[in-house]
Amino acid sequence: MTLEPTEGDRFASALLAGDRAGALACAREAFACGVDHLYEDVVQPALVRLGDLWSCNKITIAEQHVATALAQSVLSALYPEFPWPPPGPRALIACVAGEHHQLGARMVADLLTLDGWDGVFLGADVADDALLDRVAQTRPGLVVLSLTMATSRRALASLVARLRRQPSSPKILVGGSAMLGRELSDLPASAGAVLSSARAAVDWARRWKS
Ligand code: B12
Repeated sequence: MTLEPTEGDRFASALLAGDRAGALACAREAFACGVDHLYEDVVQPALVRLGDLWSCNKITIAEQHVATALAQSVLSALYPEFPWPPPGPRALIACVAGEHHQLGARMVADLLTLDGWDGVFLGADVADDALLDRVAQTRPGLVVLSLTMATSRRALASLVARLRRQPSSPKILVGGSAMLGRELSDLPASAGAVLSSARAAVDWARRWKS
């Protein structure tokens, strides 16, 4: 018995072949079922597949770079078609210092924005002081931190503690693959949460959106 390739498999194959038109067609087809479907059921598994191929030496790091860049370019091409609502309360989304994996954080930023937040994505490798300055200046209701590398967890507790001391008391949400199965034991549910998926981020944040 042969299994049909999933949408994620097809997207990954198009990325690896450098087939921009094929990748865009695949992404557009998935987008018809929602941006969350495109992101979490197609792009995310496709990139995990690329990582698996790299870690067992089936593709080079250069091929992985090219495929990731193509994925980002395809998503950007669809941006004008996303149903962006008017911006609501502000949310800051950042990858913590040293963290260069930014695609997942950008997905969280986009899905929050599509759910009515004014999502401001600060990008990869945001230094703690830069993030805290931005929080002090713009007083977001929500601060989202994304971590992929296990090493990114090292300085997390001190950053969360500093964020908690901000006079604007933003809600704090921490997630990304480095946080799978983890908890911040000192993070009370009333102040924030640790979650793994972008969809879960949107659901959790909804209660603070007023
Ligand atoms: C692309 C990629 C890169 C690119 C990133 C480019 C970019 N612009 O983002 C580059 C080339 C920079 C890179 C570099 C490295 N990488 Co890399 N990379 C990947 C790869 C293939 C895909 C990552 C990705 O985009 N995934 C897709 C996104 C959508 O998924 P995601 O990030 O998990 O996000 C989802 C959820 O986690 C969630 N989410 C994300 N953030 C948040 C936040 C909150 C609050 C919530 C609720 C949810 C949430 O929502 C997203 C949607 O579902 C992974 C493979 C993998 N298994 O993920 C390896 C991987 C992450 N990389 C790895 C490694 C080892 C490295 C390097 C050390 C390699 C090296 N020697 O250079 C460096 C480290 C760089 C650094 N300091 O950060 C390892 C990490 C091992 C570990 N767990 O510690 C992986 C797993 C590869 C592997 N199989 O070993 N990488």
